[in-house]
Amino acid sequence: MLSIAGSDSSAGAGIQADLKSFSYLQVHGVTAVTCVTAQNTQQVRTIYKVPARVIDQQIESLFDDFSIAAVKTGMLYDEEIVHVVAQQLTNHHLKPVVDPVMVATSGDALSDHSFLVSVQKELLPHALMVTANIPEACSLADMDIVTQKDLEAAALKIFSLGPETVLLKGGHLQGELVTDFLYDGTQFHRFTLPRIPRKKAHGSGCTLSALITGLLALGESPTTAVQKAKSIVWSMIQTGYAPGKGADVLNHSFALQIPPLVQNNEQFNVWFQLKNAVETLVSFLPSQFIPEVGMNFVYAMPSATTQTDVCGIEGRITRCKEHALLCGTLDFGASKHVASIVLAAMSSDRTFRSALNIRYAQQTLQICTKLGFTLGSFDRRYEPKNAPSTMEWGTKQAIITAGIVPDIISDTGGLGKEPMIRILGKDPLDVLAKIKKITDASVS
Ligand code: PXL
Repeated sequence: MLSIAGSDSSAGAGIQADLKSFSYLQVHGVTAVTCVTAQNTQQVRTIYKVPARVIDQQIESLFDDFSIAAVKTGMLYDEEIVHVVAQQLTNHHLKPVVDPVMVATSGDALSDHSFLVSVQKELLPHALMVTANIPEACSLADMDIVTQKDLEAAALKIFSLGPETVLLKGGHLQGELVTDFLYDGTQFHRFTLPRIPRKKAHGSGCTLSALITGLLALGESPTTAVQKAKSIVWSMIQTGYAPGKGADVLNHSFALQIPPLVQNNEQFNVWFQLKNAVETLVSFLPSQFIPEVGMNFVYAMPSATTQTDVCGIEGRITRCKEHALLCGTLDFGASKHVASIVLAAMSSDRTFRSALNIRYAQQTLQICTKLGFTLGSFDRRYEPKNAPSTMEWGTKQAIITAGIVPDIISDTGGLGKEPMIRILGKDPLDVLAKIKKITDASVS
């Protein structure tokens, strides 16, 4: 992967963000620095242009040694730099992802008057994709953008300049949801995620285009690359931090929980609520509550009928010394056992949409009784041979014995089957409140 871009001394954006994004994807990144900026999280103080022949030499030396899978361009500042870069890329038959950087998040200019026309004429005709925010799209398309219709019109105008695909980012429009538009010459694809309130995330544009470039190089289609890159950037902004006195930067850690590719906002909310609850759970859960087989925690869509409608942990919560450790990611269809319990519970009462499993102990069941929880149980010995799934049958048995969907469903196991307690609730916070009461009562 090659990034041709400016250096951001505060390391939130520019070439530094690109390298962190390539590392995130576990692809090797190389760089050609076009400008050195002196900036911090509050302002861009100086821009120092790297001489054109030095930019040329950087690119040339990389092409002489590496087989470059994909290229992205960021801050190119002016016509002279655009020209050198366009020449090199045409000579080497490489089509770049172009991030037409013109202005920094802080409002400082990152290009001069000659940049716009040269990028339109020299770079966009050879681009694989151009990734523009609204101010950049206004300049490239030479029009005002106020509505989503304007954004679509701008995408068509920019497409006519020659790139294979146009991604316009709707973040500057109002609304709780942010929609980006990808135009591929035949249709518009829309990508919507909730706006992250109050975060002015420096480097999100660079990171998004670098991730798209990396994902394209890894063989994803433009639509999937954009969809995945957006999910990753969303999590990076959500867990961003303020390293200085000004803007937040993104968290490029590889250990992020990334939203799955969801169909609608409801699905996103199910994932998000579960993710927050899982993170809280592992922060306090003593390891003695974790079963040998590990733990799952699930949350179903209101209309859930199958396991793919239930979000759970692809992996488990396991023990690490005296702590709980989340191993894996959250996704729909990731859980079998605990998802079956919730689906069976929902067939009696649709409001019971969340559950988790904990280690079996008589003492825990006594505490549950003392806390006033309703208890149900089943005995695997009585499971009919033709039962479709033990969990479904067992849950239904427990509901019959309790008379309602109980807070707790236990069973004492069987040959090769660990005994288990499950905690059921309306949503992840409800389940979390119950397990917290149980763990608090166990230590006191
Ligand atoms: O986010 C755009 C950008 C790109 N490149 C460099 C930057 C910035 C924003 O500050 O500094 C070098």
